[in-house]
This record gives sequence, C-alpha cells and structure tokens, in this order.
Amino acid sequence: MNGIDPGWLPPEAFRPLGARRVLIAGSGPLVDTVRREVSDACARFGGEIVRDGPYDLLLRLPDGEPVGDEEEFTVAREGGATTVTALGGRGLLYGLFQVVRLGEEAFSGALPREVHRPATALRMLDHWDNVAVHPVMGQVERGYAGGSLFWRDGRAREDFARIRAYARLLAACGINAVCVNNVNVHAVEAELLTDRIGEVAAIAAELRPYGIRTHLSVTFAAPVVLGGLSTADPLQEAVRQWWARAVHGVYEAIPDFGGFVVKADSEGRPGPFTYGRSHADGANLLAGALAPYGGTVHWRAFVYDHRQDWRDRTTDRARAAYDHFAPLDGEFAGNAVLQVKHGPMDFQVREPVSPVLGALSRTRSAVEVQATQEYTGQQRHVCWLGPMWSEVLRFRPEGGAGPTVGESARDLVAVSNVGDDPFWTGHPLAQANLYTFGRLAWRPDADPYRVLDEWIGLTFPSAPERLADGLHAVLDGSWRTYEKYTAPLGVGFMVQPGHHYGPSVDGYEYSPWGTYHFADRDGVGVDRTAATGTGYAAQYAKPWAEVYESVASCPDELLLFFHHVPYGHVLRSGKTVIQHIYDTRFEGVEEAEEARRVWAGLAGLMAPARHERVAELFEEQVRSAREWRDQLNSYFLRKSGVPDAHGRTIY
Ligand code: GCV
Repeated sequence: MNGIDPGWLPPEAFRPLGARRVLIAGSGPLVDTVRREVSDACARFGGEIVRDGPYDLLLRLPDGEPVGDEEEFTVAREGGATTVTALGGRGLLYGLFQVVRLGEEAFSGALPREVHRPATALRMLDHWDNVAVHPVMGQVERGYAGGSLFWRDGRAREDFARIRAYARLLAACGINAVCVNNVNVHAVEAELLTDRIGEVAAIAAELRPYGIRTHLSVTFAAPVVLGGLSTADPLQEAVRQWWARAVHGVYEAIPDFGGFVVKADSEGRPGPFTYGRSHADGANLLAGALAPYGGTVHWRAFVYDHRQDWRDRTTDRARAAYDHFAPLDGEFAGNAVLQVKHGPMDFQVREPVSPVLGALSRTRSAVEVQATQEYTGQQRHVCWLGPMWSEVLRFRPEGGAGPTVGESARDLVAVSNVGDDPFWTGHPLAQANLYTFGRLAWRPDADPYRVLDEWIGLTFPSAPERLADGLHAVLDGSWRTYEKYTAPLGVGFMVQPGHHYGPSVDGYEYSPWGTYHFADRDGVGVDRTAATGTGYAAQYAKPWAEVYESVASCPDELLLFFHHVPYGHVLRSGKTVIQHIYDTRFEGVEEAEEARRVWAGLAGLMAPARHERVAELFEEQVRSAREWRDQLNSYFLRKSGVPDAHGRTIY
C-alpha cells in the first residue's frame, strides 16, 4: 500500500483506541475483522486485547444469539469503561469506527448511552467502471480519479490489498454495498453475469470482510447476447427461465450477492420497450429471479428520449422519469427498487428535487446522487456536495409535515468518485464527498457541516485549529461558489458537449439531448409551467406545484429552470436577472481565488504531497472559473445588450 493515501483512516486516528485494554466478545467473520483492526492499532500504540479482567473498551455481541448482518449498535461509557454493544457483525464494526471517530472523547468523562441505527437499508456506491477500456469513455465512464480499482485492460485487477483497503474506508463511513461495473453494460462487461462471474466473486471476497455486499450491473438483453435466445421479452417463459438459471449461477459463486443494477431503455441501452412491455414488467422479471436468494434489483428511472428534436418545444426531458414511472407506482415487486436521480435532469449544479421521489408511495425507492462530479468540476475543482445532498434529503415532496426524501427512501446510492489514483478520488478534497455521502446515507438528516468536522477530525487527527478552519473555509461554500461562476439560476447544461468540462453556453442548445436554455435577446430560461409551458411544474404535489408555477413564488435559484423571464426581471435580491448573472460570475471567481489563497496558507500543516496536489488543482480551478465568467458574461452581454451596472470588463 506504499504511496496510497490513507484517506480518513490514517494510523494516527487509531491512537486513542490503540492505547487501551480492549475486550472483544463474540465471533464471526466481521468480529474477526474487528479483532484485526484492534490488534493492529494496539501493536502500534501500546494497548492490548484482553480476554477478561479490567478493560477500557468492551466490544460485544449479545451472548448466545445468532449473529447476522444487523447494523445497529449502542455506545455508552459507564464506570470508567466504554461499551459498544451490537446486534450483529456489521454493527460491531460500525461501533468500532464510531469509537475511532470519537477519539479520546470515547474514553474520558461520561458518554450517555447512544443508539446508532442506519435510516436506510442499503448505502451503495455505483462504479461506472468498464472492464475493457471503452473507446470513448475509457476505463471509468465519467471517472476523474485514474483507472478502475477493480478492472484493468479487460480483466479483474489483482490488486486485492487495494480493494480491501477501499472496503475498509467505505465501512468506516457506513457504506454497505458496491456495484462493481458500469450501468452502461457493453459486450465484454455483459459476460460478468455468467462466464466471468468468478472475477466478480474474487472482488466480493475482498469487500465482504468489511460488511460490503457486491452488486452487478447487467444488460436487459442478456438472454439474447449471452444466452443465444431470440428475445429478451420479460413475459416469455424461456426468458424467465434463462434469468433464473443465470441468477442461480451467480449465487453459487457469491452466496451473499446483493443484486442487479439496471439501466434500461435509456441512452441506447436495451429494455422492455422493445417488446412493448412496461418497466414494471422488466424490473419484476429480474426481481423474480433474485427473490429466492434475497437479492434486489435496482432499476434506474433515468429514462428519457435522447434523440429529441430541439425545434420541438413540447417535449421536456425533465418530465420524462415521472411520465414513465409515476403511473407504475404499486406495480413493482417488493425486491425491485426504483433508483431515481435526485433531480429530473442529470446531476447539474442546481436542479429541483425529482418529482418522482414524491410519487412512489407504493414502490421502494433509492435516491441516486453523483459523487464523481461530472458536472460539478470533475474533481479538478473543489466542490463539496454535502450541502446540496442534504437539501435534497431534507426536501418534503408533500410540503408541511410530510416525510422528507431521506425518510421515504429505502436506499441511497452515489455514483462513485474513486479510482486507482493514489488519493483515491483524484482531488484529495473530494474524499470529503465520499465520506459525506456515506454518513448522510446512514443519517439523511445529519448536519453536513458536522459530518465535515468528522471527516476533518479523522483525516487530520492532530490538526491545529488553523487547519480545520482553513479546510472549512475552502470546503463549506465550495458548491455555491461553483454554482456562482458556472450556470445561473438553475439553468444548467452550459457545458462543453461530450466530456462536460468547461463552459460552452450553446453547446447543447441545438442538440438532441433535451437540455436547452432558450436564451434570446430578451430573456432566458425554460417555461415549465402548467399554464404556458411544458407542464412539468404540475408533476409536483402542492404546495410545490404552486410554488414553482408562479414567477412570484419560485425560488430565485430555480427561476430559470421553471420560467423564461426577461433579463430585466427583478429577483428577490432586488437585482435584475442580467445583473445577477454578471455579479455572481465575478463573485464566484473571487471566491475561488480566495480559496486558493487560503489553501496556500495551509502549507506545512499536512503531508506535502497532498498540499501540492490541491495547490496545483487550484490553479486549474481558478483558470477555469475565469473562463466560465468571461464566456458567460460575454455571451449574455452580447445577447441582451445590457451593460454591467459596475462597468467591469466583459468581452
Ligand atoms: C453511465 C449521464 C452521463 C452518462 C451516464 C448517464 C447515466 O448522461 O453523462 O455518462 O452513463 O448519465 O446516468 O446513465
């Protein structure tokens, strides 16, 4: 593991635990993992694992009860000893990491009994990793952290120690599932389901000791492309039998296999529409095959027409997922989970919460976010997404006292931002996104800034306050800074087509992808109202349908997502839209420059390699932010003819 960054588990973070007398009561594979962790820490810091007698820390499972995967655990400190009691092996492991998080606090003073229980059943990372290098997308689709951790040049990598270390990091923030291949399943990757399941099993063996289940993306056309059948029609008996056999083979190789992830009828992927069947038919076919083994199918709701005519103002990509899936609520099998991107479009820096998440009272759902930062700086820019994800999870689709998205979702899924980069995430500070995702998935109502405190505390265990303050200064507002210098007021997609990095205001304006801003000389934005627009606003329940329908009540930051307004329209801030566009782009660049300055002042407070990597990336971030500012401002000045009220340089 030489040269690999320890992430949020540097050896030093284990000092308080490793210096103690620790009693471990229980048995099972995950208890063995706990024992190894404690024993390594004690070897380093002078403590010991004791069999009885006085102890500082007791890690225990209930006596004599069968131990399963249960995740709940309790931490308390009474009578001079700290006790972690868990209901299952995973719980004990999570309890151990909670003690690490608490540090010295776990061993001093009183610690009132606290029960920790995850709010979501499954907290999964989807790797968009290809087995073979794809001619356009490379090894990892939208990957900005080097190559795949799992695959290289057509086969499974044998860097098992690295996979094990990854599993350890994930367990320490509560993640319990990983999907090991891209949802765009190409020919080579399709074979993982059958002939090459042994390679998946080898990866699963490294993830398992940290309580992580392995999932696989499969192609809906598998019976045709792998099985030689003439159809993949979900209602054909031969197709059903083919899937049953395939799934049986998977469980023979991986008895605790988690299930499938499926992208169907989306961006050219095969799906049930080919056979005139619904997505419930499709999902239930796979759910039926997985059910006898306790597996789950995560069926993605990212279904839309990517060959739209830009001249056609009636089709609205934002509507698509709801139009396809809301009518199917109640038709999905119990082990079919509808996996919904958090916004209706595609991981833009600002989108409303997907209305699908408010339309599934009888369907299990998973919220999908994107840690890889495809549209939020591609891990070249600092963009900590904790506050954005938290806003999504706290959103109440029915308003008032209705449940939040975080309360209704069964699972939380993130598109992984990890690769074989020595810093795991390409941008060393993007590790904070991964950690925050895991912790928010465990507790969707957690305060993201406190989660960031945890990440800082673990990653930099003996950090002086100055470093913690500096990291907060750089990270806390970084998402809003990114929003300021990129796309204004919820408009989205002003990026370079294809690779999606850097500005191109009209890059997607006359394309088939359904992502338009409709800027002309008078105004900008998409009319998605029920009264005069595409009707998207009416996909929400009240009060949101009304809030978004009216220009007067629509939140500023989403104004151009829902409305086409003149440049002179006055926002709640009292500024016109055009002045807001100019001001926020100038402010965003200044904030990026300021973050770069703060970062420079943190040199000497961390490993030089980490500081240097981020410093280099800040040069690129500031360059890119200036490019965004100048292209956006020049574009809108030229379209509108309205000068900047402050007379700043616009080209
Ligand atoms: C995996 C966007 C990305 C694609 C991705 C797709 C998806 O369109 O640009 O690379 O494909 O989302 O989520 O399926």
